[in-house]
Amino acid sequence: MIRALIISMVMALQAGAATYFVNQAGSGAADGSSLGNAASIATLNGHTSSAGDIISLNGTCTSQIIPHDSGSAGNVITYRLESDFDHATASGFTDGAFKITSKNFVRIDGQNAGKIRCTANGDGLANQATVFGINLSGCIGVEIVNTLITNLYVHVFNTDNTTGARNTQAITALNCQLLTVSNCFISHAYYGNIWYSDTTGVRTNWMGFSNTISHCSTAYFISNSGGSDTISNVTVAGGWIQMGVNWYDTPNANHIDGIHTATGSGPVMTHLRAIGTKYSGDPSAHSTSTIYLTDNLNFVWIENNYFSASNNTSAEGFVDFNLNSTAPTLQVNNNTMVGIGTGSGGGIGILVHSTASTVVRFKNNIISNVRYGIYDDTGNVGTWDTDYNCFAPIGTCGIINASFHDTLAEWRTATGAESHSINTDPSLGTDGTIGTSSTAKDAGTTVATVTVDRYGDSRPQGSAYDIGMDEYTAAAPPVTVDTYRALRWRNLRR
Ligand SMILES: [Ca+2]
Ligand SMILES: [Ca+2]
Repeated sequence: MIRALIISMVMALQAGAATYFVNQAGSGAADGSSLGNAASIATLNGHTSSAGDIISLNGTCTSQIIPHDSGSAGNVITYRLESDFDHATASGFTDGAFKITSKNFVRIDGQNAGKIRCTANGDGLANQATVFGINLSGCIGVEIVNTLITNLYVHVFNTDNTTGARNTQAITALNCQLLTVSNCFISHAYYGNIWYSDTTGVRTNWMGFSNTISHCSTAYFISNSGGSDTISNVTVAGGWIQMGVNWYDTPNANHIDGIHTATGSGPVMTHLRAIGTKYSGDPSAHSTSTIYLTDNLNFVWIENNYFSASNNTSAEGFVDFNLNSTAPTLQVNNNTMVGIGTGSGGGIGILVHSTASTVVRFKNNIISNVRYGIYDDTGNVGTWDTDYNCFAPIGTCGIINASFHDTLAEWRTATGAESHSINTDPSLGTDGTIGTSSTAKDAGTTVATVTVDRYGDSRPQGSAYDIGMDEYTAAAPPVTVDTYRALRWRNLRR
């Protein structure tokens, strides 16, 4: 009886929805009613879908897919990439394997098996052709989930310069809102994600959750350049960004970042959250930063991240604020930053370059094994609301406009802050977590926006917040770092 009731409820919910089967090799006359009667891509591109419909994509595909219709809020049209779906072409499409223009509430679900790739785009100048994986323009409510996008361009260090590779982009989203990219694997493209705006309009809720991104020059490039445009509510949470090896074989000023935001001098980006992500890898010395946030920003939270350099560290810090705006609210809380040494070349924890007086709020951060802890290179930090940080081991605790303050005591005098910060080694594990005897345990302060740690453990445990991205619990962390991407946003939300 109950089972029948549930079935009838499900059927009611799906009333009107249809599954449309598609295969590259489908007959032009097929109606898509079954896999054996699958429609071709060309037929699909002219097919009218309704909200709630599922497009089942099967087999190897070499044609561009152009969604024809919009779904509705809560009733999306789903493009379901079945386990054998492989969008594989030699050099890809200059405007996207999926090209979605002014369509709303469309979902692409790779089901952790379906993929989009180029087969000929190996290393070499000839393979720097413009190619997009998924190309969105003017869309609302598009979700891209569980999808593998790879090999748009495979760069190998020091065999070719990569000026032309900039237009190899896994996910491009122009003038969109309510964009979600989650649980995707993205590799081998200049940009993993490039989300941007070039005209004035509503740009809000751009979200990347639990994505694994590697071998890209920049994992997320987020920008606006149109008129008085404002982008609001940008979130990158969870997942793992492995910094790409130097894409510029002649070192220059081009960016190689994990997250890079840019607004130009007019537009503003506000409410930006970078939370709970692991950043690792070898940025080959002239990565600009692991997180590089530039121009007109306000309300920024960088929390619960684990930054771990390997052979080299970011040239301008794990976190770099490069600001034109006046007195933005910047918060960097409960991060763990581990560099490659306290001597020359050991890297910078947090760098602030501001053209106007600004306020910084840095609490509960571990800045370990780096050359410089905090670097205010213009001297424009007007208020140091910084405390409960751990600087150890450290080369120089902080710098203000070329004045070096090597020890924590000197740094306290220079800033008038950091009275509860510590300089004893937190004894981090190889995964950046802390043990029961760590000096970081119970040495932090309550931060209202940080209610869990990177693993979802609630804060505080014991007598107080721990410093760093891990709140110690007697039990092992619920997941290992490498499987962290499986954690969903619900575990990270504040
Ligand atoms: Ca604690
Ligand atoms: Ca924990």
